[in-house]
Amino acid sequence: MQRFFLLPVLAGLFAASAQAAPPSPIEVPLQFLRRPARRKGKPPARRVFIPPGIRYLDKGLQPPPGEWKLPEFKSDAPVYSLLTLAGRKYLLVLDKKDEKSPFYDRLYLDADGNGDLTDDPPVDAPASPRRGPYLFADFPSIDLEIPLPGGKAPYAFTVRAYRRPLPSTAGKRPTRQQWLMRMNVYMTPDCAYAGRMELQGKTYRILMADTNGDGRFGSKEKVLIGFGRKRADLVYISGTGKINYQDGMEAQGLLGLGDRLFRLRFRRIEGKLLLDPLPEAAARLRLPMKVTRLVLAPAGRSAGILWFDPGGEIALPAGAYRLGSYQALREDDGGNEWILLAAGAKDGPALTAKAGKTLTLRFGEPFVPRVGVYARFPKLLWSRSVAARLSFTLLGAGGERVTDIRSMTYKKSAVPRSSRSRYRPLEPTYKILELPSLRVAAQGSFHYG
Ligand SMILES: [Ca+2]
Ligand SMILES: [Ca+2]
Repeated sequence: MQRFFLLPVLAGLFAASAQAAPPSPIEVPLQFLRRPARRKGKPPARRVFIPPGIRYLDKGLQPPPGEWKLPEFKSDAPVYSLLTLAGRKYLLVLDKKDEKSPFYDRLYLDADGNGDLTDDPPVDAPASPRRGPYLFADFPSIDLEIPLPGGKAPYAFTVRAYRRPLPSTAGKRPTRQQWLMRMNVYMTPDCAYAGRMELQGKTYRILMADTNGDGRFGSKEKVLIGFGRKRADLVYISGTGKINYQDGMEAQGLLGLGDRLFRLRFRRIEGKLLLDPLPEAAARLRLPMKVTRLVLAPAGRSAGILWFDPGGEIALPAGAYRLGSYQALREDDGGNEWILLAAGAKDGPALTAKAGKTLTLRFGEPFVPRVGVYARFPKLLWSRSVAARLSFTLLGAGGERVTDIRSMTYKKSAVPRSSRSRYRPLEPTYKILELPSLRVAAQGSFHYG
């Protein structure tokens, strides 16, 4: 850990003679973490936090275009998929161990990428494929070495598939294509990279995940505002100890820690993360509410920023930004810690940070409820009943939408809890009044989800 303190000192010594030398990056060694293998009927050997991730795979009944050498399949309808990991495509085929297997329970993966599936050992799923009306295939985890510029990097993932029951086919035998349409094939990453660094007397733990399952860690997808976004990978940071689920935020090109800002470079083959200190940031940004994590999404060409533990004011490079998302923590009167997550609105206020200027980012309190009403009027004009759907959204001062609010401790406090999910606050209620009598026509409460 010593070198984190030494490097800036050395950089300072040389600055006088060679002014053009850029500040030295902070080097954080990262370790490849793999989810421990499941042992039949026993819990895993040790607990390793591997964050969740998923990627749904395309599927077809014909091999994808290309030259393939295929084994003899037992299934009369093997399912072909192409899995892309770090830009490299791997053919994957779901087959059966036995013609009579009720669902796919054998997997072929062209792990060495030579187009030949006969030189790769098949991966077999245990025989417990039915849960209710669904059929499942749950294959054991697979390890790969992914070729990258400069070497090979380890990777581990699990392939799963399930099939929903077919709706009635009116006595006709369903076609293979109909079955395929009822089926999903997906993969979940079983690995991550994690490390620890010291900065200004504080210890930070950092974990890079492959949340979107593309074989890369810290993928920065086009950010992150509102619905319908492509998923970026999450970067998990903790300043207080072990990393867990709530520590993840969307990966960005820049990382803020306390009041310092860095450009991130992940050297996967070397197993290290480089944090280049950014030269004196140009503009200042005031934050009206204390947040633990903040994502500023780039508008235009500036790089997005993931900021961990920013104070009330941060320095940032000139550029155009919008609020991406944030996480705030607050303690109630009983000592329960509440987490609030919010996502910026697509048309939320844009910021243009200019050198020497101080701006205020509008977000947070006061939060206001917005109730949407979708009424469905009856087809018969003389019917008096109207069906209506009500929706409840909590919006912050910048138009951002609260996406989660929860507390995982249950000490007695003045905050009433939901009876359905006890880690959430009590659901809001509504009353619909008739005009002009103000008689209550309907009342009830909203539910989460
Ligand atoms: Ca092969
Ligand atoms: Ca990724």
